[in-house]
Amino acid sequence: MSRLENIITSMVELFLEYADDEGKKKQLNKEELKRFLEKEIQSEEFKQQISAEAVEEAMEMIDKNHDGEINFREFCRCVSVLAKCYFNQKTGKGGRRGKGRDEPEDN
Ligand SMILES: [Ca+2]
Ligand SMILES: [Ca+2]
Repeated sequence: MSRLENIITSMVELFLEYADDEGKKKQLNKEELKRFLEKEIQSEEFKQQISAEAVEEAMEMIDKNHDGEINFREFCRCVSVLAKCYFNQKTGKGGRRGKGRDEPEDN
């Protein structure tokens, strides 16, 4: 499989693995989101963006249609936020050294 295909299938499988755990299928509730963040977000850089300790905040940020669950579309958005954050770090935009919270990028 190509790298891109790997990413795509991983995202789908990752989402389904956590989303089908309890409650509604194909939707992440708060508990599932917490588990997902705890297990799958480990580096400090990413935790600064979305951390399991701040699951309420994360839920609010990711749950765009405010139905209390994260659907796949919202999940993709969350991953893209993290990817953008990593991209900015890697390309020096927003700066690694600056730490603290940078101005949020407009989407
Ligand atoms: Ca669920
Ligand atoms: Ca939602």
